[in-house]
Amino acid sequence: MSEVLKNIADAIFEGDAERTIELADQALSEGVNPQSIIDKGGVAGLERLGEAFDNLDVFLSELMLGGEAMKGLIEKMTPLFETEDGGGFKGTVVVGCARGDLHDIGMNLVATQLAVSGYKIINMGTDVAVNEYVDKAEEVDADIIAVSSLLTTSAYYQEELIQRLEIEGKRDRFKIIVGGGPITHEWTKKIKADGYARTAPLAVELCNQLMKTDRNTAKEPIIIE
Ligand code: B12
Repeated sequence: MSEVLKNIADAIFEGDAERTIELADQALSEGVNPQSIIDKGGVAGLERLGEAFDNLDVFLSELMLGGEAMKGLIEKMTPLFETEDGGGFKGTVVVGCARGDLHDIGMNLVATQLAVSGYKIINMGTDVAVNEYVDKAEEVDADIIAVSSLLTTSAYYQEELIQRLEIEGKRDRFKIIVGGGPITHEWTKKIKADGYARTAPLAVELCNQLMKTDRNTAKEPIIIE
């Protein structure tokens, strides 16, 4: 990995927002693309922070600083993503973090990538209740509902959303995609979601594939890892 990306990861790990932006400017001037700055710099730093938190080497305050530094980095990179041209939207996606989940960094990355790839995005933010997804999806006639979960406990609400749609006879109206740290292939299949993607760029590929798929004939979820 290039030196500057390693330094960005360090700055995120240390929660140093100012240095993160300085280094991002340096990386851009060296010709590094915004996606690599986010993935190989920012996300790499946050992953290390998560491990350190797991091992009790850092505490919640450090996690928060790292999260804030990452948000600043994403804000800086977002206008630099190339927007896909083309008439009209490819589809409408309601995006949000599952009930009880405040981890919105990854969810916002997914929302941004989908938006620059030509999707109309309704971003519901964090801690979104099951009925809020359903009401909004109906209101905007969404094609896809995307639910992000970084907590094992909030992932449960992905399942509840699907069950709720089934009970109300609305399951075939929307495609449900899931993602986030604890989400696996097995979980996606178990809860009968329509798809899972590991990263934000892969979420775009997933939505592109799902937009060509008929829910009634698709028996297996689409998994993009
Ligand atoms: C930053 C952070 C925080 C910040 C969040 C700030 C924010 N605004 O988001 C703060 C400090 C608030 C926080 C709080 C907590 N956190 Co925290 N946090 C993290 C950390 C370090 C990074 C998360 C992150 O942003 N990663 C970077 C992004 C880009 O990655 P991502 O979210 O996975 O998203 C990518 C993909 O998953 C995918 N994706 C994401 N969503 C979706 C959705 C769809 C549909 C698709 C297709 C794809 C997709 O695309 C994204 C981009 O490529 C993780 C550790 C880790 N390695 O994940 C812990 C972590 C998630 N947190 C954890 C915990 C325990 C907590 C707390 C409970 C701590 C506490 N004791 O209070 C609280 C809970 C708060 C709450 N109610 O949500 C645990 C969760 C354990 C678990 N499995 O349940 C982790 C794993 C840390 C650990 N190793 O223990 N946290």
